[in-house]
Amino acid sequence: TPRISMTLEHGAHRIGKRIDSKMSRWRNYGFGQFIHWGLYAIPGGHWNGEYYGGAAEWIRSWKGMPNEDYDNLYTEFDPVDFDPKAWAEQAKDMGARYMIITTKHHDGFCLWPSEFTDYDVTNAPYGQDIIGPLVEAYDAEGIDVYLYFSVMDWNHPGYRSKLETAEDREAYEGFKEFTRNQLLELLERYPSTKGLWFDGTWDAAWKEQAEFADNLAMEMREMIPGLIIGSRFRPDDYGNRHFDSNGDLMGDYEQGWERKLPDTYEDTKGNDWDCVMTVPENQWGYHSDWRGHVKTSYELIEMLVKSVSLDGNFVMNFGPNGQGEIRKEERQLAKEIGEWMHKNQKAIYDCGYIDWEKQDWGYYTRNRESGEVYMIVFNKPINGALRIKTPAKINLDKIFDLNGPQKTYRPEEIHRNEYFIHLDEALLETPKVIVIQYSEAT
Ligand code: FHN
Repeated sequence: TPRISMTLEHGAHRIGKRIDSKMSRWRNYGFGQFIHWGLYAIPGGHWNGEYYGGAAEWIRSWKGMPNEDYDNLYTEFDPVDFDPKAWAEQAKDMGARYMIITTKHHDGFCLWPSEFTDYDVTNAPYGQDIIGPLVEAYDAEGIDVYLYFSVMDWNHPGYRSKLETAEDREAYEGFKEFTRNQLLELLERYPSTKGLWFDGTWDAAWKEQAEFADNLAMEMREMIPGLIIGSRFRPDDYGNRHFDSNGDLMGDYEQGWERKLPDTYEDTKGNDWDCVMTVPENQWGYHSDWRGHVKTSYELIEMLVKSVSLDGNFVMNFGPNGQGEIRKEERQLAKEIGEWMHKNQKAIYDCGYIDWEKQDWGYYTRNRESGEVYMIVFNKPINGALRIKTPAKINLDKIFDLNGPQKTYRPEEIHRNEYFIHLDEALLETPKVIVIQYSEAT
């Protein structure tokens, strides 16, 4: 049936996925690292001896901390232990293929020397650019860098969440110009940037800026051809975000999966997408006292595998402390995930969705080039048999363990296009990868 769609000047400019090589590279990352770092790392979720239970990077919005105290934190920002090379090496060992760094979070403090505000690293005791050395260190490890940028800016005098008066509108024009200047400045300073990860774009004031945001996106893409921008940046003519008024995705991939994952391929609408995930329940910036559930490496690996099995990337967050150190819990997780990735990355990198019926033992992924299929097994059934159900006319040519002694499995046909393979191990100690080579019968 033909689509009935309304004419939008600033809606989606493309239907379906981007198919150029830069976007294929993005699609094939599988695994990324997010870093939330800024002034909020200094109080680390406490002020005047009191505990703040919200997300540490939001502490400024808490009545327990006067704004003025927060706004003066920059006079203490001196992360003497910051070692970009060590961060990049750790990310590499963990298996991350891209990294997203908060250049500016909602508080407005800039981790790069910005010509357009005094509220930046150069006016803090640290006095030096943070972003440049990070980009250099990650580039050197072959990890692509993306810049997180919050449009919402609690420090800029022209920032408004809504535009109610003529005065608001005038002030906001100044804020828009400032936003544009900062973004162009970032791309000019760090030309190896592969994309921008926008945030803080939910305000009513920003939702009125369809034309401005659209033009700015075009301008940025002219500066860095192929620049990747997700669905959180621009609203459409009617203020809709992510998906325009016709339901089409705006931007290069869907950015709606924050601390949650799709369950089925249908949930993803067949789009590219990323999932950004915290280690504790809801902490992005450094909080010295994590309470509640803290994810284990196997939970995070399962989320990574599930993301890739549904054609998405999984991005795990880190929140370094005020001295510039990555906390030991995160270092330990990075190590454990890295050990698994080291052996099993074949089932993650360059892999995506295959339309074989999902089974309870875990997830399938498929290498987009070779077509090889991977079973990533998290749950061993009591009878030890893993069910494989294929579409019609698929021959299972060879099934074998990715690791360990070259064990091959002979599929036992239990129905048409339905098989069991039998596991020997009593218990699975780590998520196990089994390779399936198949061909299509003619
Ligand atoms: O408010 C922020 C939050 O602090 C964090 O940066 C996350 C990361 O996706 N984004 C916002 C909430 O959507």
